[in-house]
Amino acid sequence: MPGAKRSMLPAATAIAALCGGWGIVADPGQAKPPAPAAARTFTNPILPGMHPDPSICRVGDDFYLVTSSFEYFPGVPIFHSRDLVNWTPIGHVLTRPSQLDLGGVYSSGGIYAPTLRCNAGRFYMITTLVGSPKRNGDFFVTAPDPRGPWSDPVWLDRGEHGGFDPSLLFDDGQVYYLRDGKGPTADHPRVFQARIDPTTGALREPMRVIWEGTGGIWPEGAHVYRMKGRYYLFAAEGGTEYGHAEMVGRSASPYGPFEPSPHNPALTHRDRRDHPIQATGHADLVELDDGTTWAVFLGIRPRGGAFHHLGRETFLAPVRFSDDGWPTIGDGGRVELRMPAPALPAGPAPAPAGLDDFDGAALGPAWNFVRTPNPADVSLSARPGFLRVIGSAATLTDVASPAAIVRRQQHFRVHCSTALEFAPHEINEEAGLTVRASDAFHYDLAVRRTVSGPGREAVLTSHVAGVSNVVGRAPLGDGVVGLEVVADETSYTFNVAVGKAKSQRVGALPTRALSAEEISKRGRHHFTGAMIGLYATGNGRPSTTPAAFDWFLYAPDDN
Ligand code: 6LW
Repeated sequence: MPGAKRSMLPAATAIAALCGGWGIVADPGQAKPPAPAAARTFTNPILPGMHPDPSICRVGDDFYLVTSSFEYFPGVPIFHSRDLVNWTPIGHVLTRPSQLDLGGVYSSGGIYAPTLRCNAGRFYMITTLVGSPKRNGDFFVTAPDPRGPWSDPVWLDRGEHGGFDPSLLFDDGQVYYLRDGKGPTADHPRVFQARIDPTTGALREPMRVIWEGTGGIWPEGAHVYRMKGRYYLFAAEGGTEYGHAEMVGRSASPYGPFEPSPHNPALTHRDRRDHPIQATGHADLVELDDGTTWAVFLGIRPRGGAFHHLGRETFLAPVRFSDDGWPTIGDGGRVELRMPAPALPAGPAPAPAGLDDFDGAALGPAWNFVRTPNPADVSLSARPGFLRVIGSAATLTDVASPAAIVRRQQHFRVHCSTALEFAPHEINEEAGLTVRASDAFHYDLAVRRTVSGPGREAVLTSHVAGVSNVVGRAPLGDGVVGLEVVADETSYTFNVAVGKAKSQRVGALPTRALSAEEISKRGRHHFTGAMIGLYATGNGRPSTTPAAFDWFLYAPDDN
């Protein structure tokens, strides 16, 4: 009776049980012998798919990296690397509802721009919660081991300036907290800073302005470092779209004044509009023992024109200092899809994406819920070997926690498929495959009862800007249903098959309608990328029929 037991567990315990796999660690013993350093190159992005606002820290030979996670749960994916190029997911930082309540958070709200730091054997992750009807603002969590568990949040005073994009600098026994706060206009915040107590988060002095940018909109994502005998401030500017850039200032004091670099922007592709990488900015730095410095930062790869649907991704490039100590990223601010690798022994490559047969006790680290989940909706133990999903009243279009699991689309060309056992009794019940950009923008391939009788059909529905259109239907006989989405650079093709029958094409839909450019122009700024996953819903009423997914295959055709 594991299913009955699960539904009686307190919500937090049941979610923690289901999310156990987010703590998994890949076998680090499989490293291939390194190629000669001079010959080695790496491919950008180092973390494809939606991984914006990267932040990095180093402890000895180990690097750790976190990215934003928005309305998805668990929050703040964390990765480990030995070579800065190959990154293995080691879990998430925010895995418990007590750390992250995403109830009521709008799409592209939620967790923004985390900063990861390590000091005296303790890891700190500081971030902002945005768009919650309950509590918003900056908080940090700590852990002795980045694989967790992490502490409950320590909230910081929002003060009169509010703010977002927090960072920490540990220097000379002091902890400096910096963040964006109110500036002269809404799109011109300024960077404020104060020393804090690293246990309670209490400010030790009033926040004061340390950076107003160099004139562009949205100075943000600032970090201060002590390097080469000076304090360097790095901050994004120009907005996170095609005008994005990274600016640098330096000072003799962590409070500034920071003299802007004569080489600014230290990173931008705003004058390279034909380049495959766009919107570079929001960098964080790490220094190696060999004296080199590297930056991780976000960028996008548009397709079919100026449209990107995979989200903002994490890139890597070297930082070069001029003779008079001014840094630039890449080749004078320019970066490429293939670049010379850091002179580090090649680390193990992460396990390639592939088949998830749902045989484990917990979901793997690629999977996410849309907002903090209801634990009764999704179970791996109710029917061992299957992911059992019981549709709740919530749909994928509601600002709610639908019964769904989704993973990042990380490749332009990818086949995703699943085998579904689902015999809906009621006309409101559906289960299937979704490609989700947001509540208002998603494509769903659903199995439902036919309106006219007891049979089943597959229905492909496009939800764009909140408007739903059925774009294809296919009748289904009895048996296990295979559902498939085949993505290429500009379209998603949806297919269905029953048992051993030949698959039928139900329809195709454009990637462009799920791009940040298209979504942002119709409302709030869209910060996330396409997610592909499995769901069930009772469309306004709880379902009584469970959907059982036997496996999910993510099979990329490209990098
Ligand atoms: C983040 C801001 C940004 O807070 O996008 O690229 C916001 N920059 O710095 C959300 O990712």
